[in-house]
Amino acid sequence: MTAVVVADARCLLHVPSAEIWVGVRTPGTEVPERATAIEAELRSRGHEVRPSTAHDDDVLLRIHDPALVEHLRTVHARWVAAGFPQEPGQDRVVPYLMPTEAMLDGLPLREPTAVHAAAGRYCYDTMTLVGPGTWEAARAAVDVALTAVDAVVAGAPLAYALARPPGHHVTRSAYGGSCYLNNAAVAAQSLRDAGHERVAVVDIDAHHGNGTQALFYDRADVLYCSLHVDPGAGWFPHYAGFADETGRGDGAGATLNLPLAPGTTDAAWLDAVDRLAAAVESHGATALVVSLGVDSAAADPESPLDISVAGHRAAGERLAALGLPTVAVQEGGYDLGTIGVLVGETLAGLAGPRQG
Ligand code: SP5
Ligand code: ZN
Repeated sequence: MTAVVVADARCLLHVPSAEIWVGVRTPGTEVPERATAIEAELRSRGHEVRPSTAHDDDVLLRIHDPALVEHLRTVHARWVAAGFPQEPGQDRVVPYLMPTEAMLDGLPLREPTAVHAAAGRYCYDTMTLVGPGTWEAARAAVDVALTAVDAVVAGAPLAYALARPPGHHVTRSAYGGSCYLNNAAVAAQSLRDAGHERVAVVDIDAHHGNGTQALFYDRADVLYCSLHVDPGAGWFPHYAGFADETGRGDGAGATLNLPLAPGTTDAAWLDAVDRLAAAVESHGATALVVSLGVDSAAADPESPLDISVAGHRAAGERLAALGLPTVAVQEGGYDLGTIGVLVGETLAGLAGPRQG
């Protein structure tokens, strides 16, 4: 059995150009070459790559605040129209002020008049810039994820969405962490809509998927579980991903976080994968979404976890043992030299013990 692989050239149109980190312009990490490298490796392994098909905004607008979607669709044109590329010479949308809860202190969160204020209304960091192709790429990534869901709903045991930009840091109304629209959350909701009463999202990206967690935090029908570098050890997203976050209300018990110490290697990481798999089983999920970030790899510049290529394959195998129809959605992974092999091996593991 091999995975159905879905990709879309429009995903290359987002070019971050930079990340503003601690006020300093640094090179963008979430570059189009990531997707190019993954696709080349998967083709060299004999995977056929399917184009995405167009999907309407129905699921997207149930996952995200329509105002966030409209903001992303229009903000770059508004930024250009306001003259920012000329003065002060910034061609990407970057916030300079974010309306935090503490700043508002109970006042309503308004839609600001100035586009440079609106830049911080829906974005919570300074590293996730919007350029001319960002909307088209982010929306294409949603189509890629939904096309992968279609394949699984039609009977494929495993489909992989080569989605870019990634998505797991996007909440209902706020984007950040190099993410704009939550592709994996849209996939999970679409599987629910297709009749899976219980769906599980297993997030193996090195960072906690604060967006996906938040989107399903109050819901019992979608389990969110993640292993990631401990935010309490000083790592992004800093404010979420702690072990005591277990869900709320109807969703109580339907969130599981396994924070790991910087420097964690295969054995402890795979033990955590086993615990996530056990949670998926007790949840009674009939379909699985894997938020497939490969930035836990030892060579990755964005995380201090030290997981091998073989470890990634083993993680895929352990999740495959659940025997669930699976949609794997690309998240992070920033080492261009190894990203293709890491994804290829994880997919090989996910495809492993199944019967085609
Ligand atoms: C999808 C995903 O993996 N997003 C993770 C984004 C985490 N970014 C945190 C960046 C922290 C500062 N990195 C320094 C390098 C600046 N270019
Ligand atoms: Zn990550």
